Amino acid sequence: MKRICVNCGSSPGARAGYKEAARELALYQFYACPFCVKTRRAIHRLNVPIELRDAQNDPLHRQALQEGGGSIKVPCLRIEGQDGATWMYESSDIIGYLNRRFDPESADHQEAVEQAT
Ligand SMILES: N[C@@H](CCC(=O)N[C@@H](CS)C(=O)NCC(=O)O)C(=O)O
Repeated sequence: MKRICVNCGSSPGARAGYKEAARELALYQFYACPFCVKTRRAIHRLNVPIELRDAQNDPLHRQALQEGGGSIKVPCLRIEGQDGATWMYESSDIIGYLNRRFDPESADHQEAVEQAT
């Protein structure tokens, strides 16, 4: 039986669903913020094409962050879901969430794969 991850849609060893899953995500960030740097590094390591939105210089992204998330604090991950968007603050929470979804080596990810079979 083919094992498919409930979170990212990938089968173990494959990255097929990552691109699709990443479309639901956007990272609001500042270029020089150290917490954003840390989060961008994690995204780079996971090699997932998550859109980066400049909440410092782009007034539309800044306004969206204020209105959607509730405050101008970065990094903030916007997660599009079936019932609307969720806004996740705190770099460590964001990185943990991304690892669970996109790092096939992570224990949580493996657990999700098991549950999907
Ligand atoms: N504990 C937070 C710290 C985030 C943080 O302090 N970000 C700064 C930029 S480096 C910020 O958004 N400051 C604006 C504010 O707190 O209102 C994290 O790890 O994400």
